[in-house]
Amino acid sequence: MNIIVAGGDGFCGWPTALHLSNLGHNILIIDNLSRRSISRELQYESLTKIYSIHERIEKWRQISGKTISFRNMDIANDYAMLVETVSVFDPTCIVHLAAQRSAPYSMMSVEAGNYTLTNNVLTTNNILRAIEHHNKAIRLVNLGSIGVYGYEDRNFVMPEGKTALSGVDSQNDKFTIAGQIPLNPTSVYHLSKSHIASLLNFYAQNFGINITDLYQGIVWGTQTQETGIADELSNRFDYDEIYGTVLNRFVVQSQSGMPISVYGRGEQTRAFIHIQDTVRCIEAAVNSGASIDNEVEVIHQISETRTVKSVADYVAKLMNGTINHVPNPREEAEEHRYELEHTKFKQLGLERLSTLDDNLLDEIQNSVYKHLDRIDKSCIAPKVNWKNANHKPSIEVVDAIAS
Ligand code: USQ
Repeated sequence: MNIIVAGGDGFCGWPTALHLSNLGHNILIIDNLSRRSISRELQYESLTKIYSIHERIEKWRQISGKTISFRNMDIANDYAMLVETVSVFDPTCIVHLAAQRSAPYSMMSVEAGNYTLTNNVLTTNNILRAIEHHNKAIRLVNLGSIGVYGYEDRNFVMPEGKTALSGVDSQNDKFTIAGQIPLNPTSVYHLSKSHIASLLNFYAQNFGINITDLYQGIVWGTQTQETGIADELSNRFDYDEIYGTVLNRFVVQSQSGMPISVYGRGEQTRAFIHIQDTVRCIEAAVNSGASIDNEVEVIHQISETRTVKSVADYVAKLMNGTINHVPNPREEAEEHRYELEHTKFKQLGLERLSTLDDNLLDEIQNSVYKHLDRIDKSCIAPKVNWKNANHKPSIEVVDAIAS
């Protein structure tokens, strides 16, 4: 099928584009290359060398014989170009990963938060408008975030999608409605994803657009079957305070002789997924589409939940590392009950997703080992503080990291 991968130059987007192309789909990437410009702005580089989008695509053509097309486009601000592209390419499906995806970046300054909100919300709205304008049958697969629920203490398993919610009205009569549990994001980035959830509901209900929203956990790992084939196809590997995700950061810290930085007590529970499973899940969602008319299909794209401390213990044991509890720069509960239903991907045929116990850290360790000389230790300590949007290092935190 013809598939547009919006955000196809990013950490999840590039492996997705390659995976779908490898399966024989005709892929068009649209991307404004903003992840590269933010990297330049922050002066934090990927540990792995990233080739230009043109070099990436050309190498893939040489190796696979398959052509991926590319259009440089600011989707949030150029609706005319988007709608023209959608009309000409005539996709069966759009996979939407075109978002600023770092929570710390969104909390770094008012400007960075505003950029995150406007970019993520307007990009989604423009894509939905273009679908509505050109062909309402185009499937949308959106990469959402499991973090939209927030991390308050919850003594129940959080359902995938709508469930029966009941209460008692002012007359003391019981009522039941179908709805999602309330969203309660803890960063401006996760707030943008909550707004997007409302947008998706609006377009599913009012225009009948077929939408799947993948509530993804924290991604770990670097390469997939396709990105690992050649250096030119390599995926990014961020380990800095802004874009590095927790497990990948812990591996870099251990391998470069730094202590693992657990924020606060580390009893905060998070959901995780390996990058190889990300692309498999997206493939399944593209093939299936949403199952109910006029309703967004919410799927929890996670393989397991763990506390941050248990991830740190795992990496420390495997790599002989040490753990340092540093003052938490984020506003988040450091201990809470957190259980998520995740059965829908099993029903779609993905019986088992990889967990940390599958010993997949080799691939990350190899990537780190190969690029040890590129590690910039100065970009690891957290300098963004949730209470203080000015990106100044907290001396307390920097000292704790260095000790
Ligand atoms: N943490 C540490 N030490 C570190 C870095 C992080 O203890 O050195 C802790 C954080 O306090 C947090 C947890 O690890 O409790 C996860 O942090 P993270 O930076 O790995 O992940 P997060 O900011 O939540 O965001 C990432 C992606 C985002 C995606 C999200 C999935 O950047 O795109 O949506 O994971 S989730 O959080 O499940 O919504």
